[in-house]
Amino acid sequence: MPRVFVALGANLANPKAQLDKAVSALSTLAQGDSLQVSPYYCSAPMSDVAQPDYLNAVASFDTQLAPLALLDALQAIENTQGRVRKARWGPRTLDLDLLLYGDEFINEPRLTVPHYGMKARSFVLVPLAAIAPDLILPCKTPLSHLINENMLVELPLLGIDH
Ligand code: PH2
Ligand code: MG
Ligand code: MG
Repeated sequence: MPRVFVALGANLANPKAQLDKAVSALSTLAQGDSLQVSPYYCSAPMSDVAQPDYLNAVASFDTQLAPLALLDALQAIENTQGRVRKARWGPRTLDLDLLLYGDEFINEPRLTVPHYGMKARSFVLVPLAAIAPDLILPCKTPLSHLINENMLVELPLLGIDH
């Protein structure tokens, strides 16, 4: 059964409550008790649009869902939590991005895995490393090679216990 990694982000309507609710929804997709969740991190928005800071995290779990079925399930959770798709990179109540689906490369109209931006985003890499420090990406790059001191400084590591 593949292990999957999902990035969580929220910057509207009580972001901590949004992530807590999303984590509980993700637990229903996870096989057994396989769900792992990183601490929550506060991050400055990566955007040209002025908007509140984000709370970001990464979750990982084993699942029997096929990639597109998993994408549907993630989008259903986003929609349940009031996600309105307006501006690209605009503020949102909840964003769930499928980062990795096992070691697979997926290129479909609705789904690109690994997530195209993950290797450059500290708000993804740092939480990912918190739960999978020894992860090797499908492209064979060790995650640890992508993380640098700058990122750790740039991302105010307000790791919040949850
Ligand atoms: N998500 C975006 C755009 N910008 N910035 C931060 N800090 N965190 C995010 O999750 C994020 C973002 C698009 O999904
Ligand atoms: Mg996103
Ligand atoms: Mg998204």
